[in-house]
Amino acid sequence: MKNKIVIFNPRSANQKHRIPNSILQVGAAIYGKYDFAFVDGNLEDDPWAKIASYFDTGEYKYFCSTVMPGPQLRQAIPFTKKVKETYPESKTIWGGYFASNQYKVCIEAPYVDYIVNGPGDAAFPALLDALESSNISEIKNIKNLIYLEDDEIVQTPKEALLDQDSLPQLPYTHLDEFYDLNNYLSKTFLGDKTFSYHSSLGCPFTCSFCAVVPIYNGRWKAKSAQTVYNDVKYFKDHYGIDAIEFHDNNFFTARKRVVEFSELVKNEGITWWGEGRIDTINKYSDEDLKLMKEAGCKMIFLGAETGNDEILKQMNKGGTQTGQGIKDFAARLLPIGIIPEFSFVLGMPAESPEKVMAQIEWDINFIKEIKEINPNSEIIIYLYSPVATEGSELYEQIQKAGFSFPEKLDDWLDPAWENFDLRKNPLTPWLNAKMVDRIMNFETVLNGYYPTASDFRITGLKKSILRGVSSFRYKTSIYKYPYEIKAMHKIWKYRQPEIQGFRSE
Ligand code: B12
Repeated sequence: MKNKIVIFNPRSANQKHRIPNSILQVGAAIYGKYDFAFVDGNLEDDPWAKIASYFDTGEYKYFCSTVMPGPQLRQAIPFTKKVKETYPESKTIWGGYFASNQYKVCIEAPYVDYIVNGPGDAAFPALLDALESSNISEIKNIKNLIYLEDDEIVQTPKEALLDQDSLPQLPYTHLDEFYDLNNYLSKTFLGDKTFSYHSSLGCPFTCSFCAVVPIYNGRWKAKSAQTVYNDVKYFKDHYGIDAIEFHDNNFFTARKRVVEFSELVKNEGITWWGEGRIDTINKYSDEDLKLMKEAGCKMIFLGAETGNDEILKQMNKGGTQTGQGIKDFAARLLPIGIIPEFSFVLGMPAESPEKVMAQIEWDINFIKEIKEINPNSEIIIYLYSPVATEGSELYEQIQKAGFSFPEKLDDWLDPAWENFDLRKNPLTPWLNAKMVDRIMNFETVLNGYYPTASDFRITGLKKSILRGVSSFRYKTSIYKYPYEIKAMHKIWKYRQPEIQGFRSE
């Protein structure tokens, strides 16, 4: 019967070795019910040949791709198009952050038939059931879907977040039939065999710069500490993992869960990393933080964004985060020994170019202050790249300033938009080249003066040389043309975590 499915993970930037949780979770939703093959663009030299080899059997009907912004589009767009052209009877389904946030351009592209908008755990099997039973009229009753009807975009209501513990186990063994799971357990600065795990969905905050907000609208649901621990233990016992990256948007939302997980995992010899909010974790007691450290928590990724309280408001950061709070937390973590990894968003819009530039200088100085307070802090710098947080004041402000997204899906393949996705060149009208250069050059000098602790290639003597060479620039704020630092980074293959994602490889 011709109803088999290809579930595709397009190649992402330099990230061969990460368990593709998005497609695994989508696969879990139909495991045992539909026959499907995983194709991982990160592990295929010629993913199209693989996809075609399935469709050429005549047994496959559905091409389903997860789509993040940026480099994944380079495979998602042309392959989906090619599937539709080569196998006209096929149906194509997209899901993931790009598909949900940029749904208009996606669904208007003639080669994308359906979008699963947000979680696909219930929507995906329900959509397949409806299509298979030819009961097309049923589709409008399925939540979390976007499709075209008579050229009009139909967006069905959002479903409440499901109880995460009741979701089916991820089909790791099924993935292993296509790609040896050991491929995904890589050496990182956390450990020799690093596992990536996603233990909660969404985020309880509604920051207006964040792509998670339009999908989850301030909702968050998590697996219990015990469930997370059971999965970790399974991978430790069966695959020998010694480290974990928690890919949750907000791993630390529920203190109780984190403490319970720390208690459970503390004797397992596992090192771990996760993302959280400064104000949330600053409410944890010193005992909690010490327990986390003892339980293997090595580094926490924290959205500092800026130390300017006015801009934090403009970003709708919410909670109780302030510039002072960021400093306090940096100081607090120093004796505990957990490394704070602060991410900053520079280049927010303002009334005049002078004000934009003044804020950039302000942020640069704030970052330097943080490094003084806690030299172990890691700093990640992003340029502000708008997301369509419709209804937010910030989104209105940027539209007024002349910013708009591409109108055709293919336009996203333009390298300039790819850089936008990587938050390195945001095409935002209020930033000029001088401002972007100032930020980028500062970043180069900062990375020279304080090479990231997570790059295990730059240690010892190399580190001292880099620091020495960058010292004059760092101290005098003369960042222009830092070619000598760039050359050294190039020779030693410095890894830039904000581009490569997370703290590994
Ligand atoms: C892991 C990850 C990566 C990995 C990718 C590993 C891989 N897949 O091979 C790496 C490190 C490479 C990466 C890189 C980048 N990432 Co990334 N990444 C994530 C992260 C942390 C987890 C994704 C994940 O596994 N989620 C778990 C699964 C279960 O959730 P999910 O993807 O939402 O899937 C559910 C639904 O969306 C839906 N669904 C998803 N796919 C599909 C497909 C089908 C067919 C269906 C039906 C449903 C469906 O159903 C799933 C189950 O309910 C997310 C943030 C997050 N916590 O989700 C950011 C995130 C997706 N990344 C983001 C970005 C910006 C990037 C980068 C572009 C830039 C950067 N500087 O990090 C780069 C480049 C990406 C690229 N295209 O190459 C942003 C997207 C922002 C946006 N504007 O949309 C996010 C949201 C982080 C953030 N908060 O800003 N990333």
